[in-house]
Amino acid sequence: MSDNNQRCGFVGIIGAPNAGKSTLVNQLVGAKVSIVSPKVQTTRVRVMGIVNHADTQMVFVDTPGIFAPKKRLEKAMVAAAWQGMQDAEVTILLVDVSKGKVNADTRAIIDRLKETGRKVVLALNKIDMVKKEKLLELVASLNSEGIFSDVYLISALTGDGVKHMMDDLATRMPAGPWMFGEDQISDMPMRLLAAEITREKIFLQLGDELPYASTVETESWEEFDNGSVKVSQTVYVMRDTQKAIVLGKGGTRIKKIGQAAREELEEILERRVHLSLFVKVREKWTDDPARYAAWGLDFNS
Ligand SMILES: Nc1nc2c(ncn2[C@@H]2O[C@H](COP(=O)(O)OP(=O)(O)OP(=O)(O)O)[C@@H](O)[C@H]2O)c(=O)[nH]1
Ligand SMILES: [Mg+2]
Repeated sequence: MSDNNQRCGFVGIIGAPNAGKSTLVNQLVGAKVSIVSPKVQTTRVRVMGIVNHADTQMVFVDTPGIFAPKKRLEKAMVAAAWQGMQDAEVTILLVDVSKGKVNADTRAIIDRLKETGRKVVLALNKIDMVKKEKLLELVASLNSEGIFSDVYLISALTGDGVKHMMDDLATRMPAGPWMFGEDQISDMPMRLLAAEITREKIFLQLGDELPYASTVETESWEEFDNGSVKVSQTVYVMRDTQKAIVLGKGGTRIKKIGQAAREELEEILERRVHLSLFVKVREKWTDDPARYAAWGLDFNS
């Protein structure tokens, strides 16, 4: 069915690591499409969250946090984040204001945006954690940067201010046919989302460098007549000592990770899931082009 009133466009969401970008995309979509953790650098690839708002389809592009990258994987992540801005009608710079000030990563993003001469939408996030006066001070100082077309005060976590921002953004989308089906909420294939969910549990359950030394891939996906699905995944780590930690004493840790991931997958898929996790040591997975190709990251960023 064609509808001449249709509008459709991309909204890129950029910001420092941990600003709350993925939380915001999930809040906008009203479902979990991108993984979230209290640790920095959780998101590694661009994830699209799709929202249909009356005649307007908005595609929100969650991106990895932007910081000064050193390693190859970090460079590819940051490149993917800036790319998320290139094709978007509107870009939102999301800033965590919970500490009452702008951090160095955000400062560097603002300076880079100034060089591009591009106007962006500023969204101050985590306002549930900061006093009004402090907030107004921050708005005034950021406004003086001269690169923001609009300012919104939001809490991605509670949803405060998010609907209002979305209503405004919808009016800025260009006329054009919808790009995604009416029921589609994300561009991420199920196998990849399933791997991301396991990776989130690793971020939530393991400390220190482990989340950064690991990656997860879905190896097989088998659907059965009784409606259940069997998913096998590999967790790659870089060293034997890391493998031992991920497994835990008598395999207790990997069991807990698998259980949390399975429960969430069952909720999303609305059916029974059998999830098997295997841990493999691959010292140089961050230098293996195949790992990057699986996620659509540019190996040579
Ligand atoms: N209090 C509060 N916490 C928030 C809010 N938005 C996000 N958070 C928390 O901030 C942390 C980081 O959230 P993410 O959504 O993973 O942040 P991100 O910007 O996607 O992070 P990266 O993917 O690592 O760049 C999580 O613990 C969230 O629960 C908010 O509005 N208020
Ligand atoms: Mg994220």
